[in-house]
Amino acid sequence: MPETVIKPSAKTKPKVERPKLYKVILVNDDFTPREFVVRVLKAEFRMSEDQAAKVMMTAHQRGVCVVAVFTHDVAETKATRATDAGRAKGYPLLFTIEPEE
Ligand code: TYC
Repeated sequence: MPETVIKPSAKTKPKVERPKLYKVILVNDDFTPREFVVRVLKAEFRMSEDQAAKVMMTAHQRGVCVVAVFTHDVAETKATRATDAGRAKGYPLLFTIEPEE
């Protein structure tokens, strides 16, 4: 008697999509004190003094600097909180988010 071959009824598509990632970008301005930018980077992005100073100086010299990469929710929350920390002191400090390629 021939062997019974069971054909899979449906193809199981492996669905392991990665969440889209977003860069948090620090934007330079002429008014926010350097030390304040460093303080916000340390507090909101858990950076060391050295890392924060480097990121701050890169934005200061080039206009912008990528701070870190997160899922959309986290990137948006951190960028908003960091921007609000500047606003609370009357500074125009700005963090934006941008999709990662
Ligand atoms: N340019 C500011 C100053 O000279 C410092 C600064 C750096 C502000 C980076 C914002 O994203 C920034 N006081």
